[in-house]
Amino acid sequence: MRVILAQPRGFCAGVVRAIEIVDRALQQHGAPVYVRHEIVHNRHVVDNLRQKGARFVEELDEVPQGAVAIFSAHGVAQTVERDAEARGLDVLDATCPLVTKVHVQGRQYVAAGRTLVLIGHAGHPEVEGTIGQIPGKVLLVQSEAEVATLDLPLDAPLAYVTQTTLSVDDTRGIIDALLRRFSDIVGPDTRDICYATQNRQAAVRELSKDVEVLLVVGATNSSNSNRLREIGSESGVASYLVADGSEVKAEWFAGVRTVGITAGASAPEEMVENVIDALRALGPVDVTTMAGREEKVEFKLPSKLMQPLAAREV
Ligand code: 0CG
Ligand code: SF4
Repeated sequence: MRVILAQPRGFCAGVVRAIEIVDRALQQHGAPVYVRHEIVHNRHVVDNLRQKGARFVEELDEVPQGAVAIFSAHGVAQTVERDAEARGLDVLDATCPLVTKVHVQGRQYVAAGRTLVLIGHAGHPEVEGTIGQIPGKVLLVQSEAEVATLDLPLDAPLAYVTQTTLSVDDTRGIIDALLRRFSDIVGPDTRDICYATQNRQAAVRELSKDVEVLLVVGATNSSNSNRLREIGSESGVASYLVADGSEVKAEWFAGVRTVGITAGASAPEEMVENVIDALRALGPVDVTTMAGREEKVEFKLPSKLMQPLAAREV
């Protein structure tokens, strides 16, 4: 079987930074440190940090007064920030800078007198965070069809922002529907969809031309990973989302000669290796990587974590 790995795939700069924040917090403060929500949507990442002493909670009332609390890469509402302050927590914010950028942009549109529409998926933590970072009412739109149901004057001053991990194509459709329906609406086009999401989607679309089966390594609650699987399916390739090699099923590969593998922005490369090992158990495999864009994006750590460890120990 030929295996072609997508390029780029796997960890993005926001995920690398978020994991590094938890690691450094543990080194600097010792265990336990508390993380609100999964730091990124991946059980292997979470389990690894839990073993090092991180404790994962869904809400801050599970965090003892004065403890170190880390916000996940997906961002939080302002009520959560205020709650952390009221509880005297030592906060480290692992919100991806590209999510924060959307928060800032949304507030600017509202300050300019526009009603904000957020394109995204209800219930996703990033969407809850973004809605909660913007004063006043934010209208959530999840599909092109929902644009027709927005109860607003057609000439109302509006603006839109988007979740960072959406399908570029679906988002384009929703934006076009907004522009057709409303006469005074502004927004960033699809540029709020982050570079990592865009690059992984473009790569998987290319890869889908050359493979019969696509495996996306990632978690079921990972928005960007789900979008990669959808692109494979839409391209006519049998596409499966797998957390690791244990979820790979032999029956998917009957008569199949070429398999593509990609990984969501929160999926560790070890899990890609683990999936390749599962394929090896079925028969010989020849692994290559497609030609693709090289990513050089890096984000700075919060300044509180920038001191060298030795200096802090003095
Ligand atoms: O893709 P989403 O927003 O669900 O997040 P995930 O943790 O999977 O990936 C990157 C981040 C944050
Ligand atoms: Fe940031 Fe994009 Fe990674 Fe999310 S997927 S953490 S927005 S770089």
